[in-house]
Amino acid sequence: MTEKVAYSICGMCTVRCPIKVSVKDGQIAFIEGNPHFPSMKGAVCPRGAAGKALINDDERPQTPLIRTGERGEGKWRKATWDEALDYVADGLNRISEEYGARAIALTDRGGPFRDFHRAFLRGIGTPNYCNHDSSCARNVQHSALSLTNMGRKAVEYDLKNARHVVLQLRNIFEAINVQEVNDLTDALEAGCKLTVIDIRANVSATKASRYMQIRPGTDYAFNLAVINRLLKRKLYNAEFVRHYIDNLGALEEFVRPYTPEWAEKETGIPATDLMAFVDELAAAQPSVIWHPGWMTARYKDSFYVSRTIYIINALLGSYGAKGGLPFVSKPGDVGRKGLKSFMDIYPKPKEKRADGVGWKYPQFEDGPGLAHLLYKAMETSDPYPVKGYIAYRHDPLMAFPDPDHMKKIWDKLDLLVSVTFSWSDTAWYSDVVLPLSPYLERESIIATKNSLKPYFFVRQRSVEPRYDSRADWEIISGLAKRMGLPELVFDSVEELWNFQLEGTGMAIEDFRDSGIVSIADEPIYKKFGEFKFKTESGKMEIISKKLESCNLPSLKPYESPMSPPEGQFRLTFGRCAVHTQGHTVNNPMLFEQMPENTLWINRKAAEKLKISDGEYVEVGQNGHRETIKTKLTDAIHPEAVFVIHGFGHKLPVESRAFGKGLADNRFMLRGMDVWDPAGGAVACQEHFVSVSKIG
Ligand SMILES: Nc1nc2c(c(=O)[nH]1)N[C@H]1C(S)=C(S)[C@@H](COP(=O)(O)OP(=O)(O)OC[C@H]3O[C@@H](n4cnc5c(=O)[nH]c(N)nc54)[C@H](O)[C@@H]3O)O[C@H]1N2
Ligand SMILES: Nc1nc2c(c(=O)[nH]1)N[C@H]1C(S)=C(S)[C@@H](COP(=O)(O)OP(=O)(O)OC[C@H]3O[C@@H](n4cnc5c(=O)[nH]c(N)nc54)[C@H](O)[C@@H]3O)O[C@H]1N2
Ligand code: SF4
Ligand SMILES: [Mo]
Repeated sequence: MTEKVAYSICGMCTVRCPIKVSVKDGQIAFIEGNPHFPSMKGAVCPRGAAGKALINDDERPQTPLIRTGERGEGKWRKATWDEALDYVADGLNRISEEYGARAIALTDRGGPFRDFHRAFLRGIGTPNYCNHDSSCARNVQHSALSLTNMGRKAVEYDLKNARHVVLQLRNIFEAINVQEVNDLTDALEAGCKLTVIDIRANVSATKASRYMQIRPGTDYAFNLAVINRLLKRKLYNAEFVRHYIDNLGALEEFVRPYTPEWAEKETGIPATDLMAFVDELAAAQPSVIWHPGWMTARYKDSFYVSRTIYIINALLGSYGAKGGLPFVSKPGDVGRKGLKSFMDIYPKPKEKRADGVGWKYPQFEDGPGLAHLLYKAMETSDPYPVKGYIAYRHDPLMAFPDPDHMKKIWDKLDLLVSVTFSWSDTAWYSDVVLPLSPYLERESIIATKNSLKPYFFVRQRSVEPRYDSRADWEIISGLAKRMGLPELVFDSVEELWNFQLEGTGMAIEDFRDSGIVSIADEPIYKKFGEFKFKTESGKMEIISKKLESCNLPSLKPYESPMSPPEGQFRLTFGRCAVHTQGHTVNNPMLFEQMPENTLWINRKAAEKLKISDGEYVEVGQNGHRETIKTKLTDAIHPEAVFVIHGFGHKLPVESRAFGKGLADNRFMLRGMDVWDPAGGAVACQEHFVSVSKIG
């Protein structure tokens, strides 16, 4: 019997927890949390435990495939890697010759392993890289930038040491990051208070010391009233405010009309509850974390909701504080050299981005762009044609509103390529499918974790690929070889890792025993007075020059969201602990735990429609209808219905997931056109549906 241990990185969701994989006779024996990370407590979440089921599943692309029928018809021919890579490289070269390299675009899932494929895009000369974030956390990122000129990841959530945590539009106990769950659990046991503000009682609410059910889409009203109260009663941290907040006067003036009593009418939350909550919060400062949200591509004012949250954290002095939002350190901050970057091999392309970010829309960060505006450019050829598209670990047909509209846009493409480890609607609609080895079967480039205690980490290959799939670096190297980019051609992963480690004083052997190399001995808390925000004044700037110069308000007056007409509901969505987005529904192990989603609907509202619990009902919008089983509950606001995102698969190659549950994004007609010019993200919860008995 042969036995080995591989320190690796989970790939079942974007959190990428550090794991330890035990392998016996070339098979996965056990997956656990990497013991070098105390906060993992040796655990992985249910999805992390299902990695073995993923690699053993034969219902995933097993060889490169080239389309032979119409797009989406499902007729393929198996190809060798040489054939498939030649096909893609020839297609991209042809597009480049006819329209210029800028006509090639790639979108991905974001995250720490992007340097290599982004370098490929620079190498071929296109500026058109986007990540998926305009369907996820872009509003949070832009709100952080608009106040501090620092991104959302410049601070950490020091949950373990917190004394009061507020979750609003954030469900830590189901939308899981293992270390966060463990840290918050420890804090709760040590007496930390947990407040949950949500439209429904989720699992986090069941652990909360205070749960407030809010009318969907009125969070901004609630938060403005919290600021009003903090300022009026002078409950804020005066020293922090004096030192670190610019233009408090404008804020004070702005929130004056937004009293707790006013907010009650909007949100349904009693003013007395809001005031009691604010008192509790103030008592716990500065060890307070009001989470700014994660999946905030929801409302047209979600950007402003996140802004108010960051402002409240600052008023309570939680920036930099232990148990609050301490600043992360980068390698440079601890006197270490960072990894050598592949992107630095090439200059940044001078072309304007097709999505308009950085020139038409100077208010947005240009690195990851805005994918929905890239699709708009594909549709209109404005500012120029985009004809070649690689969906790289991205399933926009599931992740963006209105997939039928998206398909029409993609029909204008000359080449559509999908790089993926599972089937997805996007892969099924592609011209070429390049099968990526699942995370347990591949290595990834070395990456940096900026944190209180920064480190470098690497994903090591646990087992050999079962099918004819490849690692990211092999796929990109293969394309680079065919497209005249010899700098990105590597014959072995060690060669590629050595490139990254050059000048750092480290060798790949240093990662072997734990998967990481720490570059600080202890967590580093930057102290009050020592740190500065990256704005001109060094303070959090309530009035953003950038926003104002784009004619966008820094302090936007509240607008009440429409209530749905009689018999209709606002369609809302979120996560559950056992699935990741749309790509685990067909995983044999996870499917068994939850084969379909249900429609949460308020009991009284359902009874008015004569709908009972567990009954299959029809959900409709503009003639589109799907059926789903109901879950009647008093624990959801009557204006909303709620589903777990990611269901409603219709691909014959996914026998388990096929036809189970409902796909929320098909009820967001023309939804890519509904987005916020200040925050940048699409607003997926600005849609109503009807619910009725079948027949
Ligand atoms: N198990 C699991 N974990 C995951 C993921 C996964 O797919 N599965 N995905 C990861 C990713 S990519 C992300 S972005 C994060 C997402 O993490 P979160 O954003 O925390 O997760 P969600 O469940 O999408 O949404 C959080 C809550 O918002 C609530 N909500 C909806 N509308 C409103 C409203 O108008 N007001 C208020 N106050 N609340 C509202 C929902 O009821 C839900 O409980 O999770 C990550 N972790
Ligand atoms: N209607 C609606 N739309 C949403 C959401 C919603 O709740 N409702 N959620 C939004 C959010 S928060 C996000 S983050 C996006 C997510 O949507 P996407 O960014 O598309 O991400 P995934 O569905 O996780 O993965 C996309 C594809 O990449 C493949 N894949 C290949 N390799 C990997 C890998 O190493 N890791 C992972 N994770 N996948 C890989 C997966 O099999 C899958 O087919 O969708 C957003 N869109
Ligand atoms: S949260 Fe779960 S699925 Fe996501 S990376 Fe961690 S263990 Fe894997
Ligand atoms: Mo996300």
